Amino acid sequence: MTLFKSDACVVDVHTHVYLPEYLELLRHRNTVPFVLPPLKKGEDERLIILPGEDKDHSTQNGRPVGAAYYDVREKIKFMDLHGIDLSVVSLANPWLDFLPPTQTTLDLATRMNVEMEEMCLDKAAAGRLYGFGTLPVTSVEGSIKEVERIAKLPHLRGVIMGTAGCGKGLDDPELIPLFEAIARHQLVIFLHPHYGVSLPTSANTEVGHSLALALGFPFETTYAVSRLILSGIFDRLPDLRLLLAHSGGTLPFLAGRLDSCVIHDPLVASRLQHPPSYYLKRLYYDAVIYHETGVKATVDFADPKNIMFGTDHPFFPPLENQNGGPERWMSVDSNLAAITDSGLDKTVVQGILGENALKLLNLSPPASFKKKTLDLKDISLNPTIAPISLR
Ligand code: 5CU
Repeated sequence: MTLFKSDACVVDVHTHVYLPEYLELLRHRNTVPFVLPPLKKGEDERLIILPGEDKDHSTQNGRPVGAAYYDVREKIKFMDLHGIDLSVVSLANPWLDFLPPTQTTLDLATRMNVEMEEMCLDKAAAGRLYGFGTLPVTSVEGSIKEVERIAKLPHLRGVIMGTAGCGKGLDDPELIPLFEAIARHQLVIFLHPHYGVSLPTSANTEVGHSLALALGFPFETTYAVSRLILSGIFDRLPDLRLLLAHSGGTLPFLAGRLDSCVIHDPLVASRLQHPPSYYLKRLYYDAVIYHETGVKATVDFADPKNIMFGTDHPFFPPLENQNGGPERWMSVDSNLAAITDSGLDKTVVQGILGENALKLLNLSPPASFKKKTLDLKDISLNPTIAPISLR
């Protein structure tokens, strides 16, 4: 049982939405990413987004995409259920990465960012939402113009970005002017994986989405951010602020190895003013890692003031048979408990729950904010031993 009295305004920095216009776009496509009609009448539509998901018979029907993915009232309901005061909402993957650099794509990005601002202003949001904008990344020039617009939208605090850049990864020199524009406007890049890495598939075992999400996503972030660091971007732009999804993949754990390998490679080392861990310690990390070992590793490695609570809503919804009833989200409670039960100083915990995000993203607590007790009792705190049936 965990009862945590919190003075903190709880802020969720990792929470997604598929904006209505985006879903409409996916409904009219028949290659990944796309939305399929419901399998049965009365059920939700199905979302197919991950690379190769349509080819594997265990994943080809995707997963249901219901109101939680697009309805602001569902977002607020979810926040109320878990004691979340503010959310910084971002479009879910794969953003606009798959669209060509046409005027249509640029216009779509502009409309979607206005739509995100309007969602934050919606009466139902009650002043509790901020957002990250979306860039038409296949056009660097278009993305720079969009950064200028995003910077003027009062509730947007940065941009969500995948690891592809405009097709050649984040260390592509073509992206430098875009990074410069983002840094100039003091926006934050929320870096999020989508593509995974080319893990060998098993001929014998169906693994569905599980390994792509559990391992492919974090390895992708690990590799992409390492490449970015090796490009020397942070010597050039020390003020560029990156918030890494899923606690930076495996970076807090592998930073020492990365340092050692880079230091022993004179060609690479000579391009950098510092070992990679110097830059990594200055990045920001969400705490979407589901386990206290991961939270403690991130806190140990980076500045504890750089770590922030997130949920990944509306992905990983409650399982019908999970302990704690069908309403609370085990994925959220695992992340909350990993922070509050990690043995960290109360001030560090309060920072991770919300104060760090308020500061980084310049957010104001909502009028409704009051100190509260986060009540996680009766929730299985360790998903690895949660008494759920695995079928
Ligand atoms: O379940 C999934 O596919 C995902 C996803 O695509 N993106 C994400 O952020 N979380 C879960």
